[in-house]
Amino acid sequence: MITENKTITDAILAQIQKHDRIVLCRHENPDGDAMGSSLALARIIRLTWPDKDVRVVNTGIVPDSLSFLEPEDTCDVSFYEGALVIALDCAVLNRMANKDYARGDFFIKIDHHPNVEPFGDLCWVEPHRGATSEMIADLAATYADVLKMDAEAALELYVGIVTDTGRFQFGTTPETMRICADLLAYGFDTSRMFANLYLEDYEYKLFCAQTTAQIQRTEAGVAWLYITQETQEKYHLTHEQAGNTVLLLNDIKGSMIRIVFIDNGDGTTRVRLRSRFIVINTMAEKYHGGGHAFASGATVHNAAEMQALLHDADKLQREYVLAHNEVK
Ligand SMILES: [Mn+2]
Repeated sequence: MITENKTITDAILAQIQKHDRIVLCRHENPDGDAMGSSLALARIIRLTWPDKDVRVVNTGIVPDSLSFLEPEDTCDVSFYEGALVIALDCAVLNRMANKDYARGDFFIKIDHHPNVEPFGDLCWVEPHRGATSEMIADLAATYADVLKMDAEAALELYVGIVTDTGRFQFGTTPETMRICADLLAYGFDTSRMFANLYLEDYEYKLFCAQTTAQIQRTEAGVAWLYITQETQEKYHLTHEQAGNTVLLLNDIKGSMIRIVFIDNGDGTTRVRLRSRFIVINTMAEKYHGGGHAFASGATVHNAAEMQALLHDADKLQREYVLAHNEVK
């Protein structure tokens, strides 16, 4: 285990052992890591202690690309009495997809985002990790004499790591690869996994082609797109698909910062920010958001705020270009 937090993980394990009812939750609008880490931890606990009642409880819709994973559970509020609640991959409480998280007896945070909002009776946060799923895989390996794993749990953790690292482009350490090697040894079907995660509908491909033609760039080279409500309706875009348009901007030379504005239809605009080399989460925080150094989210409330954000991004990229000879 590369964690320096063995005292905390010992305490987490003790809490899991102690509680008969456990609720696992994650952030809203789930991605592969939020789903993978929570489903896998639930599975590991059930395999290890079949008598414990473990539920993965969240509200909201699971995206199609993740519907091949195990289904989540439900429970009524009485379930929380005396229960342990564990939040996975959720940096801040207002993004929790389970609004009943505070009803339990004991509350634990497990996450790999910068710890801008420590919460819970126990808080295990390691921002150097590529994914929360990597932390759970490491937990299972470290306590292998106690915790049981199987191929399905390994698949769920692998999904979390593959998706959060952008297929091993970001946040991938030697430890990430060692952990993944151990997960692959369980022998799950990676072809089926990749087909579920990354194949796209024909209609969405057409949307991508037309949207690519609308990419704009600021003076310093920041690439950006604005996705209107009409476009989202015309192409029946899911929340996830609309957000993924930021990927269309990924591979443009000289556009280190990429931004997609997505009209929420309620006067606010969701912003997804990506970057190579330039730290952008401080800028995201200025616009009601935050996140990782090179992948953040924000919200703007009017055209002026959108222009201000673009201006700030342009300035950041300009400063970077001036300080570096090689621009990629
Ligand atoms: Mn994550």
